[in-house]
Amino acid sequence: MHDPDPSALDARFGVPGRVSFHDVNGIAVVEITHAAASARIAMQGAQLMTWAPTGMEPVIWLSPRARLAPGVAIRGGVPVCWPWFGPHASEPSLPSHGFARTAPWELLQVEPAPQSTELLFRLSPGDVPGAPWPQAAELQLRLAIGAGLEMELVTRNRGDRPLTIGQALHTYFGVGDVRRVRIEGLDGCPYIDKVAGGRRGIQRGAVTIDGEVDRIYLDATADCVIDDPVLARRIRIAKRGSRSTVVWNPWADKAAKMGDVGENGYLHMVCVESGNVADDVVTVAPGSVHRLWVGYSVEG
Ligand code: TA6
Repeated sequence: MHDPDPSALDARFGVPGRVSFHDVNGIAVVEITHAAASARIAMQGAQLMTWAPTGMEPVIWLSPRARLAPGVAIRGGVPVCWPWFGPHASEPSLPSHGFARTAPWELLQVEPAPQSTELLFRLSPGDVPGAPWPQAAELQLRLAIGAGLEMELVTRNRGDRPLTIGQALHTYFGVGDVRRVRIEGLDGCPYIDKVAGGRRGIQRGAVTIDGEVDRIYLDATADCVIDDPVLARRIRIAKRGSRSTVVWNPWADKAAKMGDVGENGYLHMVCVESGNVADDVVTVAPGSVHRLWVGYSVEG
């Protein structure tokens, strides 16, 4: 079912006390409540906006100035970047990070399982008229929301030619003070430094942030951990089907220019994005699928 009014979604998929649907500025938002966690998902872009295990500060951060309006990218949560990452390779007029994140996804299933609530969304060529679809492709996103969070982005090539895509789950994590966090798991990985005009380097030790950071780590397949001494927690980021990890914080000046990060918002978020970008873009053979999976959990 596509994004009709929330009451129709509620009638079809609502689960009293677990899953409900609401209108927020013309965007249908799914509200998930569970003993172990709460979450909100915008139907637009099938974009998880917030996830907070019970008793914790939100692990997935949503800007206090996020704009919810049809066709407007939502600042925070987990934007789905597909079928390209960053600016389009040849058409600067096309939206940054592709068109999936502002498209009207279809909700296929809701499963209120005991330990988590599972949802399945789909995006098909007919859903985004005029978008430069990479031939006959279909996208699905499965989420499992509980004390942990799992997401799987599945690209299906329904065409007769190989399909090359760039993609990422562009996840905004909530932190106590970004100047105090350490991001482990990227030691020794080559990276492209977008702040330094694309200069390439090799990561030495943990990633720390004391200014604008915008790096694409390549051949990065290990778990990452965000060590947050202020909130006294470690967020583990496991992944499969992803060779790139992007680390981004806009810092003060760029955040101020963006206008939807909020007062000092940049101090309370860091993006650690799992995907396949730049040298790591993937080619999906005709008739086959590519699966990008992430698992987020909180330790300590
Ligand atoms: O993932 C980092 C990045 O590519 C940055 O360069 C910055 O553009 C960020 O994504 C946010 O992009 P957006 O289009 O959501 O403003």
